[in-house]
Amino acid sequence: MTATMPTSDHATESATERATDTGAERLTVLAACPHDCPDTCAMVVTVENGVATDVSGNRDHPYTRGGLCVKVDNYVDRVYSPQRVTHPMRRTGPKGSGQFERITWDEAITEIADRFRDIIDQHGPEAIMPCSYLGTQGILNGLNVGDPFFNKLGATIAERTYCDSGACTAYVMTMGDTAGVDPESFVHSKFILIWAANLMSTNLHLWPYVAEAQRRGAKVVVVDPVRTRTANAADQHIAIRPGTDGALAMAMMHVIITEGLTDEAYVAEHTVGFEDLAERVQQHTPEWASEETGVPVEVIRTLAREYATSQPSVIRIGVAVERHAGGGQTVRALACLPALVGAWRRPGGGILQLPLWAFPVNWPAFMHPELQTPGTRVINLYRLGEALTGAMELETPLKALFVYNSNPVVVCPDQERMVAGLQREDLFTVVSEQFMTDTADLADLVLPATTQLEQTDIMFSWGHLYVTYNHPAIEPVGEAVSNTELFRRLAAAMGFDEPCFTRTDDEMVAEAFDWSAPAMEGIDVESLKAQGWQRLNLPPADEYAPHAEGGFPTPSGKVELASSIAAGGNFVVPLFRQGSNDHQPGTPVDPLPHYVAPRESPGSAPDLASRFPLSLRSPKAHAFLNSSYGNLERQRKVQKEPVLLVNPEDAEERGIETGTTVRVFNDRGEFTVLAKVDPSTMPGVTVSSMGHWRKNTLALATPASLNPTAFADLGNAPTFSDTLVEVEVVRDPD
Ligand SMILES: Nc1nc2c(c(=O)[nH]1)N[C@H]1C(S)=C(S)[C@@H](COP(=O)(O)OP(=O)(O)OC[C@H]3O[C@@H](n4cnc5c(=O)[nH]c(N)nc54)[C@H](O)[C@@H]3O)O[C@H]1N2
Ligand SMILES: Nc1nc2c(c(=O)[nH]1)N[C@H]1C(S)=C(S)[C@@H](COP(=O)(O)OP(=O)(O)OC[C@H]3O[C@@H](n4cnc5c(=O)[nH]c(N)nc54)[C@H](O)[C@@H]3O)O[C@H]1N2
Ligand code: SF4
Ligand SMILES: [Mo]
Repeated sequence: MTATMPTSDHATESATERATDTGAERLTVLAACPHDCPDTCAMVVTVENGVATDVSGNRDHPYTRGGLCVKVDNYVDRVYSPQRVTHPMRRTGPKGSGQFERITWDEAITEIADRFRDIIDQHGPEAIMPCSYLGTQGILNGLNVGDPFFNKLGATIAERTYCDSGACTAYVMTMGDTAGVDPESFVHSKFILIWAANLMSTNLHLWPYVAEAQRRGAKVVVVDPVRTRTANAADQHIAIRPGTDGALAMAMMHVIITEGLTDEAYVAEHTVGFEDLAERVQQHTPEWASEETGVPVEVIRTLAREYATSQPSVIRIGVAVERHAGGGQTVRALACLPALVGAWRRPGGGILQLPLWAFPVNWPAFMHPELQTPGTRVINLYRLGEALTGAMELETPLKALFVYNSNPVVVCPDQERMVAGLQREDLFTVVSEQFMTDTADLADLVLPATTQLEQTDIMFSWGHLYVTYNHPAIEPVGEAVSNTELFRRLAAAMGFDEPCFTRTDDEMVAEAFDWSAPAMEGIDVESLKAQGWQRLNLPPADEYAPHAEGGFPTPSGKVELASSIAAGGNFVVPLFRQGSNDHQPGTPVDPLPHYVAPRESPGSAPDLASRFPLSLRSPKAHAFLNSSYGNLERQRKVQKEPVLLVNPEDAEERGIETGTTVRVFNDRGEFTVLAKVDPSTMPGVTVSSMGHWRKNTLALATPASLNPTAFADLGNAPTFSDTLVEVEVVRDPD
């Protein structure tokens, strides 16, 4: 017998409960993709006799419409992979030897509590540090699941500015929050400017809306040093020198302002600082920007004119924009543009990166910043390698690291130091994982983690406006436990008794949102459980123009072209540092957007470029989700082995052909890959996707070994886009 999908007629029943009541052997369970991806697909899991037999997209979901991507459409194979970690393990051989013994959960938890107590006695709690990010994105098991525990412990605060932190600081300075356009309203856009985002791989479900707009006559333009599959599908590709996006954005403002293409009424009513901005951009002529960016003057002028006059126009920013020395100011400049041209007036106009703050998530209930000891040390995870190896001077050395929801060996820069640090025999490292990642290989204790089919969660989205509920579909595989349960067990062992440490998953769900917020009207836990997803209570996409009448949550209530809070200094949004607002760096910031050249480019650092003349990009892999899936057969087959794209000119100069084994290096490190000669990347620009596991590479190193640990100008964002390298032949093709 098949349990049908519950509909809103059964609004008080959950899918799992209802199905269980019938005693059915074949159940259909409503779920949500857990990944750190803007699409947050609604899923349907088929369970037969307690075994998940299929995971599909939920066709009823208006935005994701039943399609899962190549990463997740065989999720069952991830869940039941023979590579799963299924029980706790303790290291028995030297670090990294792969020798582990099976232990019980009680032994594991007791050992962690004992070691933590010893370390606290000898060195103080700051000798312990968590390392986590977004292995799962659920409100329960995701970003903040360990924050109350580590805050209460007094551990070093992990600053996790992996993604969008620089952009968020820029948005807060300019628009008050991340603002956002309903992606479904893109169909109404007349000009879609995709800036450093490879949507066809990284935000697949937005594309039908872009394509529909295109059918209705919109022009789609992609700004990217690489002719990506997204650029191929656009009407125009503008190839830009890496890290120079700010110059192009400033020049667009120059053209729009000097040619009188602003929406004067919108600027007058809903912005502050226009006169100052107009004066600032005087110097940013298209001629100047062309020298900087490599984009022809006429292309810059036309881009600015078409963007301004094709209303509503929308800009979709990707993460690469924030990832160079001036990334924050680049996002500030881009965030000024829609206000200048009045794009916010209509549905489908504005700027979109992550409409996350439309969701009234009850963050404090998950971060518990009040449990922090004021003045606790903060270390940014991008500098973990330095912190672990002594390259960063620390009063209290790090003696324990607790990793969950992350794979720092592959996702952090400075890979050689990271690995050296994790190899320290005196460092007590615990890794909670689904798989034996490069990081788990170096652990003292490995703890088995559940997948999404084995846990309860509730999801916001950073790519659409629907809340999604995830019912557990099956019992945990082996002895896997969810992150929420892991931290309940750890808190009990440490004797923490605040109510937040004993909450059940259902109690957490009840606290996930501010249910009384206007956006949640008509949405409650029962209705979510029954339908699986619900749209926030906002106007329909065809009518949704959130800033048509201004209403920006800045101090002035307007778009602050000249930011009133910039004088207070650079800051990191608390979400990215366990809720902490303490220890903000406070470097004063110029209130007007401006151009900061990349640290590492032939133009700005000629000496460095004489040794390392090529720029390295490490964008997302099509078939992996960050480093997740980098071990699974199907996805590895689709992604193929790691390669380095090299422009034909650069290849010829170096005697490189497709299939040549090359060494890519700079002063920080090196990695070895097969070259692919490819005109889709600009001369001077090389590309090697992130996400491949270190142990699957030719010489135990990924692009992360070459990336700098230096921050961008705002929000302590990383500078992956700001990396110079040289490439040399190791071996000719076979
Ligand atoms: N398939 C897949 N999807 C994913 C992910 C994944 O790993 N795989 N990860 C998810 C996550 S966490 C995120 S944050 C998003 C990110 O999604 P995107 O923002 O699309 O991120 P990237 O693929 O890193 O970069 C996008 C593009 O920026 C270009 N680029 C690099 N440097 C520059 C530059 O200096 N200027 C300009 N203009 N362009 C530049 C790259 O060539 C690339 O095509 O994707 C999410 N979705
Ligand atoms: N060179 C370079 N580096 C980058 C980027 C880049 O573009 N270039 N992008 C950056 C960006 S945008 C991001 S978002 C970060 C991503 O960095 P991470 O969030 O660390 O991403 P993943 O590599 O997917 O690692 C997540 C790990 O969590 C595990 N996991 C999944 N679910 C659970 C769970 O429920 N419990 C536990 N305990 N573990 C779980 C997965 O198996 C996986 O190994 O990487 C950053 N690093
Ligand atoms: S990774 Fe993204 S596109 Fe793929 S199924 Fe999950 S939410 Fe959907
Ligand atoms: Mo990300």
